[in-house]
Amino acid sequence: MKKILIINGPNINLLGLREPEIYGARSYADLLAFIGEAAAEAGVEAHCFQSNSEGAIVDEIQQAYGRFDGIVINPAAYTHTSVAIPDALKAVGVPAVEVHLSDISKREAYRQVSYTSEACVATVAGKGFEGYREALETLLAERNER
Ligand code: CA2
Repeated sequence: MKKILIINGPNINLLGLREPEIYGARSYADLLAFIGEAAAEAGVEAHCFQSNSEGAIVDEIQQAYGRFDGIVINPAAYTHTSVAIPDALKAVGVPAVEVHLSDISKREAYRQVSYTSEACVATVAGKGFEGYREALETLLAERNER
């Protein structure tokens, strides 16, 4: 069975508390349940990790080398600031798909820039929780083409 690492960045653990018009009203616990169901349907083993710390996310990506077949990552605010996260993705070479709950291309100018995307095979944005399912499917399709 394929093993997929799902990484969520800063403040995703607070989903549902504020800004439901942007991120939806459901909680991080709801997101974990959604991902669990999507993974079961896709026949993959999903391991979920969330951190508010850039270094912890880099550490998690590094330990994925040789252990995971793919990564689905929502780097949250680090999408727009981090060079270390895309460097880590490139360093380990584990195929990754970037996901965002909101459509970052239609938001503030600073959110329209993603440093992560060049280290990912695809980006899914603006589809809420469903985007994680699509990211998982994109990753599996990508791996089957190899
Ligand atoms: O749309 C996305 O998934 C984001 O990655 C979410 C990040 C944001 O910084 C990115 O620009 C786009 C923020 C995640 C959580 O933010 C919250 C805001 C208010 C209440 C709870 C969470």
